[in-house]
Amino acid sequence: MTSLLIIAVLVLLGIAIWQLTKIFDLTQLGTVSQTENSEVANDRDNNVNGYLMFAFVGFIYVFTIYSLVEWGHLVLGTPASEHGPQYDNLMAISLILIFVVQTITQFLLHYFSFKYRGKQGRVAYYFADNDKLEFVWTIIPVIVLAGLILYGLYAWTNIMFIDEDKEDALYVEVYAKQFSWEVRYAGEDGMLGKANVRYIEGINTMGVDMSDPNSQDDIPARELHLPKGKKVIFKIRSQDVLHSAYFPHFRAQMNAVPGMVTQFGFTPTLTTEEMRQDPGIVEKVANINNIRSKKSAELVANGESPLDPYEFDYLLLCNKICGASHYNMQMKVVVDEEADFNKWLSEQETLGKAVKKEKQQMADSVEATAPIEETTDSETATDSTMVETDSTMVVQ
Ligand SMILES: [Cu+2]
Repeated sequence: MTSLLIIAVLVLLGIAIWQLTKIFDLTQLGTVSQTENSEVANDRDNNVNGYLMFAFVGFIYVFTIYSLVEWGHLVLGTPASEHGPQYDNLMAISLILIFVVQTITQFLLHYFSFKYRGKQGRVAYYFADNDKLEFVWTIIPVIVLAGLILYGLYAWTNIMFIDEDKEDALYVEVYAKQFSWEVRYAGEDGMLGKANVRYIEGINTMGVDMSDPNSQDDIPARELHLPKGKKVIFKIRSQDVLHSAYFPHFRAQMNAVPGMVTQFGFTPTLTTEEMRQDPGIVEKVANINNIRSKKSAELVANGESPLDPYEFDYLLLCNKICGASHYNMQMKVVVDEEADFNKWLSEQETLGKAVKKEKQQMADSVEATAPIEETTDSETATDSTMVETDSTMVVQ
């Protein structure tokens, strides 16, 4: 890495010196005769640059068409949330507008550069101003951009607005940490218990405040299950650094910021099973499995075990580069019919029970290994001071 940097610095230094000598040559203009000076463009140079301008706009067009054909199928496909189509619509309108405007303006820019390229004896036409023309090229972008921004704002408030009093929603906490996700369901009371990183202890890995009555029925999980057709409100927290909770298929993303709770709400509209039937997904899965089977044949030939076939699953990904294993920070998301979801949730253990169980187990093991003699007074004293300075306790 260091040697790479040194090489880069040396190359840049070389370029700088070369440019400086060119500037020095330019300052010598007039002291040598014009014909000898290669720094002044002649008609041949102007022609070359004029045609290169044309070639460049051709390159832009060809590359744009190639990108659309080659990578166009890599877009996200069918949205799986209620607000998804609206989001996709905004994206499509913006892209089409940009595409049309850039195609026309780039052509004009390069065509005029070519047409009016330098020529010996040609003098530039002096053109002061034209109010009408300036008005037209100002007002058209203003109207188009204002329309786009207003529509964007409308879509944004529609997607982001959550009326917590009216909504019959499912509350789920999404907890980010290097490099995994954890989730917690609000339980029967529909309220998430308070939490703070200082309460993290043993099985309570999300730092839930167990003295809060709302915490007892909260349900932690290692897999995110969601009911189809019901609004889910995510309360997002981070334990360490900035992460971002990204649900590409649901068109949702929100930063996970240490020290604060952010939120995002959406309603899933397609179960995992339904999404697996989607033609776009079927094609993608077939393509991945095709690659995998080729790779497996290679592995088997080398005496290794083959790869498992891939099956589509929704994912929660981290979309902020948060450290070395960021690329692998993901969680499986399962969307079920509401009845199946409720059944799954009822089978999960509440945090209250899990913590109680852990305490019981610890007490049992302490009893089993405890020495028969009673502890001396001095030992008890040190124990109590240790509890007082325990950094996992929160001072009220
Ligand atoms: Cu992350």
